[in-house]
Amino acid sequence: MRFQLSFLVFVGAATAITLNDICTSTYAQLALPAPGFYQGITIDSDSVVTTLASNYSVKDNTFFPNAAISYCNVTFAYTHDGRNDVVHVAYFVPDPSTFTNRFLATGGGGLAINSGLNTVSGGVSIGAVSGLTDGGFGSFNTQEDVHFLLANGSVNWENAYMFGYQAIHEMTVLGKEFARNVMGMQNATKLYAYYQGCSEGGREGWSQVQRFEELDGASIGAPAFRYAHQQIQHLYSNVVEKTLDYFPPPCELTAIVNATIAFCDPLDGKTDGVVSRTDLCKLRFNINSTIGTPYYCAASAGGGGFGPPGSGQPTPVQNGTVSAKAVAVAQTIIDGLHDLQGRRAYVSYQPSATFADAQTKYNNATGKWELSISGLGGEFVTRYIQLQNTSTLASLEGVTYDTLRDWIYDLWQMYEDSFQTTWPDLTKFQAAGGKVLHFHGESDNSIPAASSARYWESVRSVMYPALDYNTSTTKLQDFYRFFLVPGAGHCGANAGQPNGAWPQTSMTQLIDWVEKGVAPDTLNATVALGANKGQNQQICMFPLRPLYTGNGTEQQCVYDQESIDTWHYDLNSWKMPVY
Ligand SMILES: *[C@@H]1O[C@H](CO)[C@@H](O)[C@H](O)[C@H]1NC(C)=O
Ligand SMILES: *[C@@H]1O[C@H](CO)[C@@H](O)[C@H](O)[C@H]1NC(C)=O
Ligand SMILES: *[C@@H]1O[C@H](CO)[C@@H](O)[C@H](O)[C@H]1NC(C)=O
Ligand SMILES: *[C@@H]1O[C@H](CO)[C@@H](O)[C@H](O)[C@H]1NC(C)=O
Ligand SMILES: *[C@@H]1O[C@H](CO)[C@@H](O)[C@H](O)[C@H]1NC(C)=O
Ligand SMILES: *[C@@H]1O[C@H](CO)[C@@H](O)[C@H](O)[C@H]1NC(C)=O
Ligand SMILES: *[C@@H]1O[C@H](CO)[C@@H](O)[C@H](O)[C@H]1NC(C)=O
Ligand SMILES: *[C@@H]1O[C@H](CO)[C@@H](O)[C@H](O)[C@H]1NC(C)=O
Ligand SMILES: *[C@@H]1O[C@H](CO)[C@@H](O)[C@H](O)[C@H]1NC(C)=O
Ligand SMILES: *[C@@H]1O[C@H](CO)[C@@H](O)[C@H](O)[C@H]1NC(C)=O
Ligand SMILES: *[C@@H]1O[C@H](CO)[C@@H](O)[C@H](O)[C@H]1NC(C)=O
Ligand SMILES: *[C@@H]1O[C@H](CO)[C@@H](O)[C@H](O)[C@H]1NC(C)=O
Ligand SMILES: [Ca+2]
Repeated sequence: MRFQLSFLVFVGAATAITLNDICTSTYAQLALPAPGFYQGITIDSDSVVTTLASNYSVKDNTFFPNAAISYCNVTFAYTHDGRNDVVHVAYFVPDPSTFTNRFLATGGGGLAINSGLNTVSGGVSIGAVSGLTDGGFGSFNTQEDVHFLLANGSVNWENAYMFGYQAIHEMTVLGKEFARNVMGMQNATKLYAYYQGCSEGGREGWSQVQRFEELDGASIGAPAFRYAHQQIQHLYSNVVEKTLDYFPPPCELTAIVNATIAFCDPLDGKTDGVVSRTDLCKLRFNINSTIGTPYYCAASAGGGGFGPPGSGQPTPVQNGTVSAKAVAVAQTIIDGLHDLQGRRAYVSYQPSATFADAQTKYNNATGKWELSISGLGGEFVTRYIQLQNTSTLASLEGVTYDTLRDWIYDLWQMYEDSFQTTWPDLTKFQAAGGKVLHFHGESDNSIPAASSARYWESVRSVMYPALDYNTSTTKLQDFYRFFLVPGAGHCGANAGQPNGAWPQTSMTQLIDWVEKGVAPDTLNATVALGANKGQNQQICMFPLRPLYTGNGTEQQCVYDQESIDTWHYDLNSWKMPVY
């Protein structure tokens, strides 16, 4: 088999192999990793399917600039020996003339382990063979939760570990070998391996960096990695509303967000509608000042609240003034989960983020706004803790702040070695020469930006306990750089602060770091929305923070201890360390 492939490659080399040559099941079969290449895995060579796509447009992609690409989608199945399961992987092979000796592993979002064509197409645009996996969950479109239970009370642990870290690892190791073979690379030629993912995909990226040394570089956005804390905190806003017995109309919370942005925007020295310093906002803004602010939102046939128009249920006209009760709800949410003894259990969203988890629903019969339990949080209680086959949590009856803390503890213990992904010692990855670019939208409304800042600090303090803050920070930045992205939302630009830029070319900068030794001191970012679309901005590297002088014309990245301190929290509700 290997001989035949070399033969094909050799013959091809004389005449230059084309994507068409590669995109046949015969050729792809010859490029499969050899039997025994990965202990415990047997590839079904009859399962190979190839599909050619020409002139596909990568357009308005969050992580890659526009490009027209051609690729061959090669899929195959493998099984874990002795288990009789079936896992599918797909590798998107670029035209050999554009191949840059790169492999890109990709992840998913929410409860999906892949992002379809979205990220792999960007990978092809940088000349990488790009891989995704179905995790063994049934199909490329099957989410992880669907087969998480074998029956009520009975966890499908293989799925848990596959989702946790194993499936992406296998896809990466097999994919690197497949890429070498399919491109006929010489043994001595270096194949650079990268990862790109955000949110759950960000967690998956960290799962690889924390456990393996397969990647040369990872570009990771807003990771959902402190899994138990992260998923249960989606219910916190609802429990605040229930505890304070106030269910604000969405428009009232939007008015609070707008007033917050209006006050905090200039604190960074540039009045551009972007809160580039949510830390200063935390220190200087008194949300009580919004009480009495008038608000008005027109009736909507659907989409009232925070989603795009048409996404929600019909909402009536909302016209009023911001109430003290709404402000109490907003302030308590921003303060973050504390137990009933007042000890802090988790962090929360930065001021200026929308209150997405606090979304209420309108009851047309009573004319009142009511509790709407976050679907993001509920499933983690019912399916993942109670092991019941349902994605909805029917009620928050009897649920207190202590209940939330206890749910976090349960989820944390149950999935400490599968989903909880905050191992802070990256020594092995560092020693292997790996590099990480980690970034997080500062106004993220789904995963708190402070969650990422906490992990960066955990890695710093665990890896360099004997060094002072600045020295350890410099050491850490040799291989791990963290950036808060002003104004950005969850894994992308934010319509509420459209003049904020998004680091769409982070993969290019990562490649320059890995392949040319050019480490980015600022993240290159581009405005993706609004009148300034296309404008370039540079994002400061944490712990430095942006500050504008010259009436907003000159950006500096400053060291501000008071601001840095706002990103660090004592989670004293826990006896265990929370990395
Ligand atoms: C590729 O697509 C673009 C626009 O989608 C089109 O303008 C161009 O002619 C196409 N090129 C080929 C070779 O089909
Ligand atoms: C790749 O090909 C497989 C097999 O034909 C197909 O199921 C899958 O949808 C394709 N993936 C994408 C992202 O086009
Ligand atoms: C869980 O419920 C879904 C329908 O909601 C059903 O299709 C599936 O078979 C059930 N799974 C188990 C393990 O009971
Ligand atoms: C490349 O490496 C493989 C596996 O180690 C070996 O079998 C093969 O002979 C090598 N090929 C060359 C040309 O060195
Ligand atoms: C909030 O500000 C946006 C502009 O960013 C505006 O479209 C919206 O109407 C405002 N909403 C409220 C309730 O003030
Ligand atoms: C805001 O108002 C509440 C209720 O009157 C009060 O308890 C709280 O101390 C005020 N907060 C600030 C920062 O003034
Ligand atoms: C409430 O019900 C009335 C009568 O059925 C209907 O006309 C109206 O559109 C509904 N409003 C909302 C916000 O659902
Ligand atoms: C909102 O309600 C107030 C008082 O009822 C009224 O004066 C005002 O015109 C309303 N605003 C809009 C835009 O309908
Ligand atoms: C499993 O749990 C779900 C959700 O509670 C329930 O609807 C279903 O009836 C249960 N199935 C069995 C077989 O008990
Ligand atoms: C740490 O470095 C910053 C500049 O990046 C400097 O302003 C600060 O004084 C330094 N702190 C100490 C303790 O040296
Ligand atoms: C930086 O972003 C700008 C657009 O804002 C783009 O033109 C440029 O190519 C990017 N630089 C890199 C290194 O990708
Ligand atoms: C400062 O910048 C703002 C907006 O860019 C502009 O409207 C204002 O005139 C400037 N002020 C001065 C003193 O230049
Ligand atoms: Ca600003």
